[in-house]
Amino acid sequence: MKNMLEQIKHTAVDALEHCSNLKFLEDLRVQYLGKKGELTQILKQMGKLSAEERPVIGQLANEVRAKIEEEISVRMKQLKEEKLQNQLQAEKIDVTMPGKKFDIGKKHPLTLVMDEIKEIFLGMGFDVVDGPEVELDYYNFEALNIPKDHPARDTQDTFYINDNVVLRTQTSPVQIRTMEQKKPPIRMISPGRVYRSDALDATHSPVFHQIEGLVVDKNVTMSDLKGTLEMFVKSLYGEDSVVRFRPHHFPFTEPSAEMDVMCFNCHGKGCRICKGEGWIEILGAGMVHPKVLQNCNIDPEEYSGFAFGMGLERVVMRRFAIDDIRMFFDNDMRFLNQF
Ligand code: 2NL
Repeated sequence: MKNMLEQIKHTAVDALEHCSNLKFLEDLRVQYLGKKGELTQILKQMGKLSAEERPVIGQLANEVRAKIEEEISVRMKQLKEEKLQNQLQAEKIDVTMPGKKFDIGKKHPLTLVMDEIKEIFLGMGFDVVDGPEVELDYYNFEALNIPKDHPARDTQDTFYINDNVVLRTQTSPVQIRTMEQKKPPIRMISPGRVYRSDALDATHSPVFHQIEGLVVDKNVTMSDLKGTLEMFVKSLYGEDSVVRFRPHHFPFTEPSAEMDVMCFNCHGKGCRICKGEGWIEILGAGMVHPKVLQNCNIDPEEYSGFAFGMGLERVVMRRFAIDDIRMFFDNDMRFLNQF
């Protein structure tokens, strides 16, 4: 048995020296030290030994086991270190290599100006609210005091999904929904896409953007409307801007008005940009019609409000001297990269 133990020690040490990876190392451990391993097999036969031999062989067996265990742990350390070095070598990166260049996106001109307008109204305490583009006929027309036979409902202007559902032609439905859900005071703008069944040309697009605004509270008057909108225009076009209001008609406001800003180019003299007018129309507005308030369960005896609406595309076209509305929707990078 002594010889067998010496033999096991030698072959084990030899095998461990030649072992080249961690998987084999584990195999060897099982082969020599495992429950069914060679050393264990020998120790099982200890019972056959005499009382004198037993402690001697026992001690030797322990020494052999200790030797093999030590060799395994030494080899394991070496192999792990080797593996780490290989991995580090394989994953080496050259941090001095030039990086990949990514094209950086930028805001669409419509977004640029829309953000600016939102910022101005946020600064005046307005909330920015959005809502569905596919709307019920009720919210788009009926609640706004636009009766069934009104020309604005003409199928030539409105995209109908079915008898009761349309693509919104203005963002007012968002304000109706807000008034239904919230008690005054309300101070909000609703920016977003709207749809009209127009033929596409240089100045008309079937999809465009609108910003509507609404203020409802006790004692809101026409002078609040004028002050707010004048302040807005001065923030957008500069402190020296001059505005004027002209009487107008909308079914959802009474009284109604349109607001012009004095032409920034000719200062009122009349030129190509303002088509000889000296003034440029920028929005429609008015005091919310009592019927519209009533439709939203707001008592017109207790509350009053003003509202306004403007198109975004025309403002942006003037700002950047863009002469064709289709440019906004073509996604031509040569155009978009200029902003
Ligand atoms: C225009 C004029 C306007 C409104 C929109 C509005 C909304 C509610 C109640 C009353 Cl919920 N009015 N919106 C009022 C006046 C004018 O838009 O020329 N838009 C392009």
